[in-house]
Amino acid sequence: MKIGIVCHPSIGGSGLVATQLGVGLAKKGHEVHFIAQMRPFKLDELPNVFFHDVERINYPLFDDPLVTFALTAKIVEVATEFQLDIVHAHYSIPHSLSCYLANEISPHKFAVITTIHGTDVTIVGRDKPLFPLNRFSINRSCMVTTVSHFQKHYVEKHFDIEKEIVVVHNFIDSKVFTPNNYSDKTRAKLAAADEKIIMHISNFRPVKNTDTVIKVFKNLTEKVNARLILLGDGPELARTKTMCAELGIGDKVTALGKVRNVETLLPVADCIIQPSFNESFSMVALEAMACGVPPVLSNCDGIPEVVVDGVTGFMADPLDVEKLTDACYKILSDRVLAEKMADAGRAHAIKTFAWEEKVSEYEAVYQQAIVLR
Ligand code: GMT
Repeated sequence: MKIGIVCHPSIGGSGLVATQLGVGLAKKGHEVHFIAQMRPFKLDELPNVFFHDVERINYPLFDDPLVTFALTAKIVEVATEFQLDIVHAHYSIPHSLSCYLANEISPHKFAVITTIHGTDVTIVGRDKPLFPLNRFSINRSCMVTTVSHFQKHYVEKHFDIEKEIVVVHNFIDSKVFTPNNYSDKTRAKLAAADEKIIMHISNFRPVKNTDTVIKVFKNLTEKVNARLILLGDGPELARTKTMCAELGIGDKVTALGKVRNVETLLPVADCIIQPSFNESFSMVALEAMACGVPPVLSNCDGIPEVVVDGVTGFMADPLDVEKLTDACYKILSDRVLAEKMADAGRAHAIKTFAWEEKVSEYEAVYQQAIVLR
């Protein structure tokens, strides 16, 4: 098949899932065309993978660079030139509507697939001005998928969607995310030999609940010699660092900012903590499990579909600092439990979220869409 993938070139989340899918499809022999404002950060050069840059429209009359129109025009251009069978929108806003418009405009018709990732319907997509546009374009997609059963039920409840929503869970390449993908040198650079490492990986938006991360870590420092490593960047990071300094734990916290190869750092952690208020899936939890790192998470939304509580990680209410602290402490202080959980997590990631299987599920969705087109 000839497939277009439209995504936000974000470091994690939907951009990462779209990239992994495109790469997986290319490995299976499909021709894949990425259409985005920047090359997705994990998109390496590969045969039969192409990247098409969406150039902004800068004209003095316009206050803004008309990014959504520029994207729509690029989809028309690429679909026509390469005779695409499918254009797959990852994250409905504004991609799904751009795909719909492009298909209306283009002389060459293609099947539009929309994958809903989370905040495109929970936070951004429920905003009053965007809601009707979002609902319209989701409804007009040939097929709609989402990344968890929680998210499917949420969309069905709030969006009045006429068609069936197919759940395809996110997935992982367990050869890339593996416990062995790090060197002792990396660990030595990050923490002292006798320090336990707790990691938090996020885009530091309010939804990630970083205050709770810091409160839990502060409690832990009273019982364990530990270091908190923060990966990623975002609007809450500066405030988070100030909070650490005020609590007197600033010297125990290292913020590394945005990193490209999280798989080379994640395996050094002894546990991760992600107490998000919303999470349709949590790629970070899956990546940690694949790396044999027990995750401690909130029990919200789609997270229980990823983590088996008490077996592959622990879950608690997002504001239950005490329970989250206890969970981390158990992992950091009980070696036998930590090893058992690490093995169970990796086995679960490999068995339930293998990329080969999930890419096949998307291929089946595409086949169905081509018939329906
Ligand atoms: O985590 C984020 O805030 C980024 C966001 C995105 O859309 O890129 O992530 C969403 O999609 C990911 C990939 O499907 C999921 O693993 C995340 O759980 C989801 N985030 C939320 O629902 C908050």
